[in-house]
Amino acid sequence: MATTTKRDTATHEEYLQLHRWMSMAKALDDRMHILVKQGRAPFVGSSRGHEGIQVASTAAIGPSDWLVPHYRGLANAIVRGLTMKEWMLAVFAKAGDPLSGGRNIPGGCYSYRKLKIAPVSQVVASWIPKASGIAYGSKLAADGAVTLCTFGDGATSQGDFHEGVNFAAAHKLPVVFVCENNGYAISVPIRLQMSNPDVADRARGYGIVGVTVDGTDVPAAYAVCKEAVERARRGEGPTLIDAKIWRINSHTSEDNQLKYRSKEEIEDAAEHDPIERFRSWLVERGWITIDDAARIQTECDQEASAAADWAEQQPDPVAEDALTNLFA
Ligand SMILES: Cc1ncc(C[n+]2csc(CCOP(=O)(O)OP(=O)(O)O)c2C)c(N)n1
Repeated sequence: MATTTKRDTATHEEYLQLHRWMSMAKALDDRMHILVKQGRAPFVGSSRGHEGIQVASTAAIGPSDWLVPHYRGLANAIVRGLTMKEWMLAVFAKAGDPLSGGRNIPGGCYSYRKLKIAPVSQVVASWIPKASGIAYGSKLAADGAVTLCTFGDGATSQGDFHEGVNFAAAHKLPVVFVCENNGYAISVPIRLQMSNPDVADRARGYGIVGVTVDGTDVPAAYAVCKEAVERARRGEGPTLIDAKIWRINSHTSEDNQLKYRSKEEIEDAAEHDPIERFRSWLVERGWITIDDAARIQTECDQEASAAADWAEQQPDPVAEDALTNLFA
């Protein structure tokens, strides 16, 4: 297990692109909270606090690679090319929703063939063996693709995590496992889930590389993910990355974190906002000004609001389609 603080893997332009993607994700997240409060959208599973590791990991793979994200992976999907309008079609469960045709809750499924995002179920961790299966397929086909698989710390307490990682390790599969470790599985804190909170330590048991990284530190997270993708591409097998992050909001809009987290802890989580941290880093380097960052966020907020207004007016699915593509 190694801890890393490596930086400067990307160019100035690439870092600015990562910043824009994070601003887009925040804009959509904030807009969804408003829509839920207004009774216009049903639900939000917030990705606030996760954006740094999500853009870092997804930017590290290429267009022919696969993404197998967890339900909180909005910024992952944005990096792959999901547009704000497409996301809002999913939020309003419209007929044109490219992710599930209006059949799933927002974030319940990011399945998108065009963007090479694999369909996953909301059964926590069930997508980890699937990611290994996709990577096994890539190995057999020798197509050079790497699979990026993301999940939370709670998912690592499931048997599927062990089966998926063990299989990938045994077969030296081209897959990168990223644990977005926010320290909670809904209301269950990590100390009640595992006696060693460093998920990357388990890599040793599988005979693979494990790395712990501060997932709110975008340049460091990007460097680690890039290295892991290159390792997979060279045929050297999987990497297990433990990205430490803070969950800023409640688990979902159905949850109230004040019931199990102190006010002080929630305030502390908000202080670990990866977007703010990355902005400060870009400002220190002179690559962006505080005004630029504010302008970009305002542009993204306006685009998210317009996308929501547009999507709400789009046609609903027709009743006759309700069972199409459903197996049971
Ligand atoms: C097998 C299974 N058990 C329980 C649930 C209910 N559930 C949905 S999300 C979640 C928490 C998962 O936590 P974690 O993996 O840490 O991800 P996070 O939501 O914190 O990002 C649980 C228990 C589920 N969907 N599937």
